[in-house]
Amino acid sequence: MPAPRIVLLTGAAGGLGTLMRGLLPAYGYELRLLDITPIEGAPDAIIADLADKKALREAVRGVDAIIHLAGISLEASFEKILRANIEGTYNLYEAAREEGVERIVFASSNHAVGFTPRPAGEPPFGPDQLIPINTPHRPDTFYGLSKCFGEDLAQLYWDLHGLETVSVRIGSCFAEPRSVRMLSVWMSPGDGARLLHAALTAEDVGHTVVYGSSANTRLWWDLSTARSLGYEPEDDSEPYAAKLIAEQGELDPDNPEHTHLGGHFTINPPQWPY
Ligand code: NAI
Ligand code: 15L
Repeated sequence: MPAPRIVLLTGAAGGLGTLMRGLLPAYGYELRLLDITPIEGAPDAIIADLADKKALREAVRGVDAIIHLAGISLEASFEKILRANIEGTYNLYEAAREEGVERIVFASSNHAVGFTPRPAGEPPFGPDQLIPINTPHRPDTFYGLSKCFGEDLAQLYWDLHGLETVSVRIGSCFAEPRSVRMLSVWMSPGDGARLLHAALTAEDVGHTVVYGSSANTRLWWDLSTARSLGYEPEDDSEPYAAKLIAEQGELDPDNPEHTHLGGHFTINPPQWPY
């Protein structure tokens, strides 16, 4: 596949979309933006719902690749998740197939495997303690379940139609880690852009699933499939550790919110506000 130039960024109005709108053009991409919400300062953005198949078909026409971030990013009723994340992702893949788009980078989530126990004991964790990429799906929410669906849909579209995907099980991509748990799964915005660029440009990815984080000292998972794409993380959450631990305390092995990869999503997931 030739290196992509024109890239459709869905979910461009969101937190991650806003960060990537700022960082990805430096890699040479011309971004076409899509969201259900208008984007300040981007009058050319396509304002469309993932339910609108005609709009999606027009949005993907002529792009070299898609970064699919749009959807509900927290827990919600099954009906809402079904429409935005499950049917919406299907609609986007169908539009991409119909228009001959060759590659999608799919924003999966750690919550597809959120009920996986985190490594026990003191960090740093050795290679045999890290959560492998082929760990079984263990969604912690309907939200996580929709990410399992997205990963399986991506596999189907590769096997059946030859449409390539990199599914990125993102940890927590914010300017700074906000909790002690995030020290283990944080992806700095700079590393997020590096990983998306690797996912867009690596050769012959078929359907590859990777974890998305920085090279954190307290890492819980195996970054080797991400590195196999050419991703070289440059950041580590450790400089934030002392302050966060002083404020929040160490992770407690007797607290069920602290024992699984998905953290508080496994007990009391934050709800989508709309
Ligand atoms: P966000 O909630 O800030 O952004 C999602 C965007 O999708 C919003 O701008 C929203 O308007 C748009 N959207 C929602 N439903 C839509 C629909 N039916 N049609 C079109 N657009 C729609 O979420 P954030 O944090 O930017 O995350 C982006 C993606 O990455 C999401 O898919 C999320 O599940 C995934 N992710 C993000 C993580 C993070 O740390 N930020 C961690 C793991 C996964
Ligand atoms: C996610 O999947 C959410 O979209 C994001 O808002 C964060 O909460 C992140 O996971 C996390 O696990 O920290």
